[in-house]
Amino acid sequence: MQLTLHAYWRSSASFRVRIALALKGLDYARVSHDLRTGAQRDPAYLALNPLGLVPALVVEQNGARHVLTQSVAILEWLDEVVPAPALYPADPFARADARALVAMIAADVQPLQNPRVLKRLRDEHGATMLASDDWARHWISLGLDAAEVLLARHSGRYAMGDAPGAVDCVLVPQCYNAERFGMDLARWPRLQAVVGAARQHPAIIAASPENQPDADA
Ligand SMILES: N[C@@H](CCC(=O)N[C@@H](CS)C(=O)NCC(=O)O)C(=O)O
Repeated sequence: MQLTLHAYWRSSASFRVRIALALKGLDYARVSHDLRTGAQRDPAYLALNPLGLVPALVVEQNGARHVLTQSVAILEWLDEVVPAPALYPADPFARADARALVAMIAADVQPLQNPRVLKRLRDEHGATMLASDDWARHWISLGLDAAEVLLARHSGRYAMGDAPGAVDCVLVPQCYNAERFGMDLARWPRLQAVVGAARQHPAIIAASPENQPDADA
């Protein structure tokens, strides 16, 4: 199986998939799309992901080529084809809680602070940079407040116990974004502890934005 990840070093959704690939111990080729120049909307990339968002994972296997999009769908696919180490808990209730945390960040928080949303607020609705950053911080705050409560149910060293999994794959990148917007994780002690531990895990270090070949800042 050959994997090619279309991504951008600073993209939190790309970061999620890099963490999962690293946790599974999978090698992959990389294609970088610079979000600052709008490369995610180039026709060649739109042929892979018509929504014009990174990441996309191209899988070549037995002469067939599959293009996977949506980071959480990619995490789930990876867990199905490479079951160990598992990204989701086995217990159905813990698994439902893990999915809820993943959905909360991936569906209810990150989309509201995505560059294209902030840009539209500024370009079409008169928001200043200060206002669009404040908007992003507002939605991130609400999400991380809720994550802090939900983490109390299962967290150990990591978000769902003593091994990193899908929840860490989304929380670590979301906290990276929060810090980019100047937010202090000390407001959420449990979250800060599990993200602090995750940041020391070799797979997460390898997947971190600053350690990517396309990182330029
Ligand atoms: N739900 C998508 C979100 C992907 C996404 O929002 N990607 C961002 C980077 S983290 C992006 O490509 N943004 C480009 C833009 O805003 O124009 C996923 O999980 O894959």
